Amino acid sequence: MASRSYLDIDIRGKVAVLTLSRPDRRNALNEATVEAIDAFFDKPPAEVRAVMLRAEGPHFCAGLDLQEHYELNRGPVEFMRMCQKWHRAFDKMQFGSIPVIAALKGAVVGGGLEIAAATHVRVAEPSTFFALPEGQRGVFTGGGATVRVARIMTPARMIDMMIAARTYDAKRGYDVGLAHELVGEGEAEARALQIAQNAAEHYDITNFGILTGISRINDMSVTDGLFAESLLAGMVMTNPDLRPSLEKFFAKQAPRLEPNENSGK
Ligand code: 1HE
Repeated sequence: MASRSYLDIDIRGKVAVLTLSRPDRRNALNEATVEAIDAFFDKPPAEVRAVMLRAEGPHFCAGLDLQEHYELNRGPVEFMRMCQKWHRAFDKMQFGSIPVIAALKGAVVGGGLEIAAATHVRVAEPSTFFALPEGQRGVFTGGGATVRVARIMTPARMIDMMIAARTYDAKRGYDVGLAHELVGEGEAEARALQIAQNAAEHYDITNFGILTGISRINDMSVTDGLFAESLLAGMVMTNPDLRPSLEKFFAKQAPRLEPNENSGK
């Protein structure tokens, strides 16, 4: 019997709340759940402008469903295809035009760190810990960590984390960019939802430029990157909807900028 997915989808106005809903298995990701994530980001509901990603229970996600992996006993090509399925799903998440805000707690490990690394803003509670225990288990990353996690924390730190079997606490994760904001226990979801609701009010084309442009341009040479930036800016800055926003600024009705960065706890 095919396994079922453990992804709950709750549309709240412009924000979709996606929940990893398998707490008894620490939200381990089986194939059906990765397929459900792919399906959501492949064709998000038209009204959705931002996503909050949360998890049931005390842990965010324990990574690949090791039980399913053991039972399916896949060959190398089959597992490679499975990894590509993860890559496709998380690529759609990272390079779509919808900001994804993650509320982290407890274990963010293995494939759990891989899915978190494909989100755009990560808010973490003090219980959060980050690890890539694949080294200890005799397996390897396959959901994009060598690309996404290595780019966030540096390849050298990722190698060290795996070889020296390090588990980072929330503060250390924040220091290397695995989390962007630290909040109190039980506060991550409310804060992540607030960020998602605010980001949902940005112009669609601006979010597209921020989410897709910055990541893609970082894969390019300087010359190509500057050219791509000028193309994107040409689209975003000439958006006809922009004029009222600028008029609000001239009329001093736009919210004032002031320091609001959470510097870590
Ligand atoms: C699981 C999984 C899982 C827990 N697949 N069943 N990821 C890992 O190596 C992480 C493995 N998990 C853990 O290290 C721990 O479970 C946690 C640190 C996350 C949480 O510990 P704890 O003490 O709260 O829970 P637990 O008792 O270890 O687990 C509770 C149950 O969930 C238990 O089953 P039960 O039948 O004994 O109740 C566990 O077997 C089950 N469980 N984690 C399946 N991951 C595309 S490649 C991606 C590469 C990877 O992600 S490799 C996996 C890395």
